[in-house]
Parts: sequence; structure tokens; C-alpha cells
Amino acid sequence: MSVENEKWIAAIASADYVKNGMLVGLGSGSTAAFMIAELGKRVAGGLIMKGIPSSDATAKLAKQVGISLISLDDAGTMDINIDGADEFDPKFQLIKGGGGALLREKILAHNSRFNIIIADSGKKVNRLGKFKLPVETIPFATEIIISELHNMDLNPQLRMKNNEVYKTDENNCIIDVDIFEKDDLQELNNLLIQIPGVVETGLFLTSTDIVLMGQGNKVVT
Ligand code: ABF
Repeated sequence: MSVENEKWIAAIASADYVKNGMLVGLGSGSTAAFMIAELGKRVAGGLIMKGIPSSDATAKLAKQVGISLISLDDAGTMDINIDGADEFDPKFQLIKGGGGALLREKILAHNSRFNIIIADSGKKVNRLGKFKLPVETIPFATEIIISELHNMDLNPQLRMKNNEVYKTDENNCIIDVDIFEKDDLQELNNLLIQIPGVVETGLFLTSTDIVLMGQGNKVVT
């Protein structure tokens, strides 16, 4: 079974959690895109729900498949939030933000009563950090933060796209750092967040309620 198929079956399984009348946080990335397509089909079939998108790309996709969107302000607390991840470990700690949407994704996760992660089996790791951790920074402070992260032995790399500095939906930068050697992720996250100019990190340590992982042709919960 292909990775794409594993993403797809996990996404379909997550759609079963969405019931009539729910406010649903819509994640970003290719696995989330399968979930949005499936919810679109169910909305066409009569499911009543509203979505709160975690990125401009997700908002566009959701509109294309007929999902009504509302703002976070209007939604308040969401019933459920469904999103992908770059890595998850046995404690359901995550690295997210490979797609650059980590800030809004973390806001949605924080404001949702129930958080589902959907993933292919390649995302499961025993220890986080093979995937570089994205750290979102404001442009004004990004260069000086890179120096500070060098001093913390985090091997920082400014994310680029088409030979230009990558910008998030919030017009911020992303610095990808190497955390594989770090044992205490909560402490590391606290240190990173305390640096002025760091907006958010892609470490999601406590928000996840369940992971639906496609593995071969089965979904493991
Ligand atoms: C979002 O999309 C991100 O947090 C994560 O970076 C990425 C996962 O992408 P994919 O589902 O395409 O592997 O969920």
C-alpha cells in the first residue's frame, strides 16, 4: 500500500468523527487535504458542519469542496480539530510545521475540545527530531535569532523557497532547527518560546487526543 493510500484511509477514518452541527478545525498539508475532500463529499450528502481553516491553502480547498467556513472569533471553541503531522512519538508528541502553517495550526489545536492527528505510518518515530523542528520568527528579529540558535547548538537553517526567504501566511519566517539530541523537549520549547521574536514552534507536546495512522490497508487508532 502506498503512502498516499495510508494518508487517504486515515483521513476517511477521521471524517467519521465529524457529526452534524460540529465546528471543525481544518488542518493543512496533503493528509489534511484528503480529509477536507472527504468532508466536502459528506457535506454534499447532507452533513451540516462549519470549518475553521488553519491556512490560506486550506481555506481555498475547503471552499472548493463546498465546506462553509467561519472565523476563529466566531467559532470560539471548536468541537474537533483534524490535522496532519510531520512526526509523532509514542507519547503523541508531534513535530509540525513542515508545511509552514504551524502557528494557526497550534492556535486551532489549543482552541479545540478534541484533537485528531491523521498520518501515514512513516510519521511514527520513537524519538522526535529526524525531521527538523520549524520555529516561526518575525522578520525583524530572524537573523539575530539564527545567531542565538547557533549558540544553542541547534544548527539553524533559514527556510527558503524559490531562492527567496520563505514567508508564512502571517508573513513571518521559519527557521528549521535540529533537535534530535535534545532529551527534554518541554524545556527546549520553553527556551525557544522565551526568545523575543520567536512567535511559535512546531513542537505540539500535549494537545493530541488520538492519532489515526494508516498502515498498509488498515487504520490503527
Ligand atoms: C501539516 O502538514 C503540518 O503541520 C505538517 O507540517 C504537514 C504534514 O503534511 P503531510 O500531511 O503533507 O505529510 O499538518
